[in-house]
Amino acid sequence: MDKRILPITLEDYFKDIPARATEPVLIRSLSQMVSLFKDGEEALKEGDWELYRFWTIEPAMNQPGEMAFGVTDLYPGTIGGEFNMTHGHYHAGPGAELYMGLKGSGLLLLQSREGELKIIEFKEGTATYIPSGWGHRMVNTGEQTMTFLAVWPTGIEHDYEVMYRNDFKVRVLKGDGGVVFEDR
Ligand code: PAN
Ligand code: ZN
Repeated sequence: MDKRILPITLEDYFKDIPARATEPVLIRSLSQMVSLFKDGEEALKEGDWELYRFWTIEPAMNQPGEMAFGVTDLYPGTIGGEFNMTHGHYHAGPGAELYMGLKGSGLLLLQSREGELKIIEFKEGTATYIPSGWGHRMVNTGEQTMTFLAVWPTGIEHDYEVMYRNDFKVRVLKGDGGVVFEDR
């Protein structure tokens, strides 16, 4: 194909994500999120494992009006019966976000600072707008790696600490018949 014609599908664009990333890949392991899982300590005794990794592309770092985006590979599996999930965070200050499903399936948890919870079914092709002020966490409830794209404004800060004071209201567990929600 003529080299002036650039790939346009998401799959093509993100096939080579490590080469496109502008920051080193970020890897999160169970040991870094152990207290977020109900039986995290117990599960860690069996050994540490990588829960997910994500790459960030920020072509115009912190410049007003610009965008940052990234791809996350969230692996399948359970930790003490709880489905694998991202740490979850709020954006400090204003800053909305767009999540788009590229592969796999799961649930996106959204929670406002006032405690309103929304659960969105996620799969390839799902696009969800996350309003400013809403915490977000992706849960992989499927059997394959879940890959999703996130787009957010440059210059925002990610608040992770809030999860240790005010976590999501539900845990997502694997029951006999599928997904089970447990109140936290
Ligand atoms: C995403 C997340 C990514 C990893 O790019 O940062 O999926 O999840 P945690 O940040 O919760 O570890 C995003 O929401 N950016 O704003
Ligand atoms: Zn975010």
